Amino acid sequence: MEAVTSKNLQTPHVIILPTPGMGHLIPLIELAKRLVSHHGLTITFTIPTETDSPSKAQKLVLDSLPTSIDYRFLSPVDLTDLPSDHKIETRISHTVTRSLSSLSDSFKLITSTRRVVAFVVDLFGTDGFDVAKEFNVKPYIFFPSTAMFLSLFLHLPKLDQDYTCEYRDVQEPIQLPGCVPINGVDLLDPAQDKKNEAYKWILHHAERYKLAEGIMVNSFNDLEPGPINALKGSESGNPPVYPVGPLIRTGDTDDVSDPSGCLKWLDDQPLGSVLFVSFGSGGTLSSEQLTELAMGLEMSQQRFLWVVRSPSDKVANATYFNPQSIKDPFDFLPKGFIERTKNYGLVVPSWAPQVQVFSHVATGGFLSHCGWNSTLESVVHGVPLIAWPLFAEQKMNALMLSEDLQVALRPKANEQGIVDREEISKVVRGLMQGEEGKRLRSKMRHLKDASAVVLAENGSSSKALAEVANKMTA
Ligand code: UPG
Repeated sequence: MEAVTSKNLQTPHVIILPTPGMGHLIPLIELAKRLVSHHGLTITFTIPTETDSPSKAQKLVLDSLPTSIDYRFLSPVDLTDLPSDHKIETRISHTVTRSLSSLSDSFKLITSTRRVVAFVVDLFGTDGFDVAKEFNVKPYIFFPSTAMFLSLFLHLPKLDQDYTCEYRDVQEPIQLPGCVPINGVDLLDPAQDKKNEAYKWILHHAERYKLAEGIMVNSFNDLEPGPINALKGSESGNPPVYPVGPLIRTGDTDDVSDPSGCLKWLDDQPLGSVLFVSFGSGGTLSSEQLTELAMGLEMSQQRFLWVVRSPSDKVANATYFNPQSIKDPFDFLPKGFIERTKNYGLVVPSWAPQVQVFSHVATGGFLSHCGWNSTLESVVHGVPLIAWPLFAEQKMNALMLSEDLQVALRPKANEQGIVDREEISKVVRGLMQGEEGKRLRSKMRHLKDASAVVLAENGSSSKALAEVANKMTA
């Protein structure tokens, strides 16, 4: 147990609970680093888990934490009783509720040696608030996605009352204050079936958002002026919203793990010539779609770096809880593909040092599932996208990127729901070679510049985070 020192008892300490998923852990770590380096706080991560040992991807990011940030895994939970067809939001939420007694033990331990001033959870962690309350610690939310998605969460209880049918059957687009209108079918995955337990969970969390002292959102004014202004306006009953983004990992660490040698490969490619293809930490394609993507990349004759995973014909997020493919993903590629494309393409299995890939001058485009961390990484490095949403809120993100911000091209699926090789080749060439690609690139450059300004000393996101830190320590 940690010693009770007067320094520990004076320094304000924050407990953070990341819910399962690299897309949640990574930005929360960036938030923690900033709270430590800019605002003098100390941090402990309490990590719910269902396994005895962390995944390879988790280990990579946790091993790079500065010593001022501590972490402990909560006792592993048993989820074997969940129905086999449950959705990820259900699994995530059960992992948290079944970790509460272990979280309470951790609070007891940490509060005995530390002055704990705040408890921060991400979008699915609101059940942890009950433990924080027991210990008299103020709860906050860090929302690791867009302000538009946050707006949907905050309006969900009302939308649920207004529309008794499924959202996909609503005739007119759903209009959230300050946001592009969204068709019901484009709302996040768990809102597509109100009878499914996953919908009940998101509604449950949405209703608890008002218990937070404040909500930090990983976005910034220039990226989402409409939704952010609406959220900061006089919305009745909502906690204050603080746009603190873009909080992303930086590529400046020396010990980069690059077992596939993709950074070295990039060194040999011309400036801005490579399309990076990756579906985040959890995205998977069907076998047929994987083949079409391979053939489309080959037809395009453009340079590419592709993080490939074994296909899943059941769900699009098969590796969400552990990004490592179990089978060799190369076995699923079309015969001879690697050989035929070896002069202009590199395929790496399961995981790549993504931020370093973006930081490399050879990277000029990004075919992405539109997970928000990946999107922000693309924005900060000024790289335009091909938007290929798979699950969660990614269709909403794709809509915003292609129609509102106009920094992404959106390939069209055929009647069977497959994006075929001709379409893939067309959009890839359009982004990497065409006039449209140039327009997108120039818009992205403006956003890149703006993203640096908001995080500078007097930038809007720095000020917003300072406001939260002051509130936490007051
Ligand atoms: N990453 C790597 N190497 C890889 C793949 C991913 O470093 O080979 C990193 C990537 O740089 C990013 C993170 O992993 O920082 C992935 O995050 P994200 O792009 O947001 O995707 P998901 O992991 O799919 O994120 C989940 C949801 C997504 C949501 C996000 C934040 O799927 O829809 O926007 O969480 O809530």
